Amino acid sequence: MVLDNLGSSLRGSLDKLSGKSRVSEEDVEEIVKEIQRSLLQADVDVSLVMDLSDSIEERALEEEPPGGTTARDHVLSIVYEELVDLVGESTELPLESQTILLAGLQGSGKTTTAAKMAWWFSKKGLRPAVVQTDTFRPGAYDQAKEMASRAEVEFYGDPDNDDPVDIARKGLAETSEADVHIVDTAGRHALEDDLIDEIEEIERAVDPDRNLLVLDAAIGQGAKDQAQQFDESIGIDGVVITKLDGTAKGGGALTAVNETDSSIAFLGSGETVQDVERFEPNGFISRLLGMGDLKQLTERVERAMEETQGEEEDWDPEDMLQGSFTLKDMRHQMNAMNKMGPLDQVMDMIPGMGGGMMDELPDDAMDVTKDRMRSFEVIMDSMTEAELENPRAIGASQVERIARGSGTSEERVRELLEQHKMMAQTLKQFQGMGQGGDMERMMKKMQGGGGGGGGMGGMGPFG
Ligand SMILES: Nc1nc2c(ncn2[C@@H]2O[C@H](COP(=O)(O)OP(=O)(O)OP(=O)(O)O)[C@@H](O)[C@H]2O)c(=O)[nH]1
Ligand SMILES: [Mg+2]
Repeated sequence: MVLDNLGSSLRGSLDKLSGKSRVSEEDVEEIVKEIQRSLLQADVDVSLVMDLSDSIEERALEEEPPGGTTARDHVLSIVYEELVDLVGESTELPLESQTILLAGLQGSGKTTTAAKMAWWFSKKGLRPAVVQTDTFRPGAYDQAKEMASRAEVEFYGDPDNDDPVDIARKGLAETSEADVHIVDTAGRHALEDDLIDEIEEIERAVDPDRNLLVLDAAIGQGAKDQAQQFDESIGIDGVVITKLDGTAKGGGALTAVNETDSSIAFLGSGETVQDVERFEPNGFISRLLGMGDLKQLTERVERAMEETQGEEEDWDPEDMLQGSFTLKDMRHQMNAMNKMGPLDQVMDMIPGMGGGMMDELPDDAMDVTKDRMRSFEVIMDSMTEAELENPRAIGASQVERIARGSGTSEERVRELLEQHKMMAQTLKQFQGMGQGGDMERMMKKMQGGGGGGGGMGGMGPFG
């Protein structure tokens, strides 16, 4: 992940500020060095790094911390703001009919991204179609078709046609009922004239609303030239950075974005169509700094909840929002958690849990979690309707009966009840936070919550 080490090293230096009400020049210097080191290691352009560290240094020393703010929070918020500024806004992407052209070098992830974006748009209620114009790489048609079917979206391609421009034109016509057209193009191993000519012709034929450049996070300083050339030929409106799940550093891509004055539209972090997220500067930086990304997390939770909805007829979200969190709600949440995707990705979004904490867990920790969830399911099946609705009223004799009925232990049943209580408390906290995503308040809340479980301590056993 980009700047992966920044979060932990920075937190280390920031922690030294704890308890101080003023920062000294040495403090700031140390923090700035830490930031420079991480950014340079991540392949971010030197001049960019210098600009950033200058402004952090200047602001940290000159600006008065607002009343009641500790030195640590003050510096943290400056670093946060400057980093958000560095990565820039997210590429504008209205949820409406549009044509998007994908460009990029060979293997950068265009075809995968086309399917991912189509999936993403379909989840937003639009009707996307992928048009595959790659006649260069053998197998491109099959790959794109397969990915589109996994994303459950329309697809057009023609393995017997070797004219990409003709395919593009026909593709748009054949899929005219779709709202969002995503046009995938061929890549070459380097920027060659024929690649540029081809993409220029396709762009004239499809007249896209946006051109997105797909960049592999592993690309280093070369990203800058690439971005500039594509920008000159077709104009780049935004960038998709792929393979952020790998060891790649992403700083080159970040630099390219900055150099061409474009912005980031999507981040790709895996090989399946769901491994995509819209770029959100605030969330992205919060995550980097180990502050968690509540907004992304909420989105995933909502999506998973929606998907789970149809499966449980007796579950009513209204009840949960009214403040009575029952075991049925908990079961629903557990199912939803299962659907949220790879737990380590989810964990990175939880405040206090990101920054490689998962790496420190023993490998079988996740299995224990799954086992535990399964046994919770079995236990709930042995409960009466009244018990599910009002778990607080479950007494010792009932615990005994439920344990026997489910073939588990009383201890397990109590664990489940304990878990339910924690989740109910967490939910209350969340309600207290409001829906607004007010970063400052959220940050305060997280810091108040201490380390370990952070603001979502109740989710502990799930991770
Ligand atoms: N781990 C990981 N792999 C990815 C990601 N995006 C793409 N890939 C993989 O990278 C390889 C190349 O991806 P493609 O989508 O085929 O790239 P492309 O730009 O279409 O390649 P060409 O059509 O040959 O130019 C494939 O094996 C993908 O599965 C990602 O976000 N994470
Ligand atoms: Mg491709």
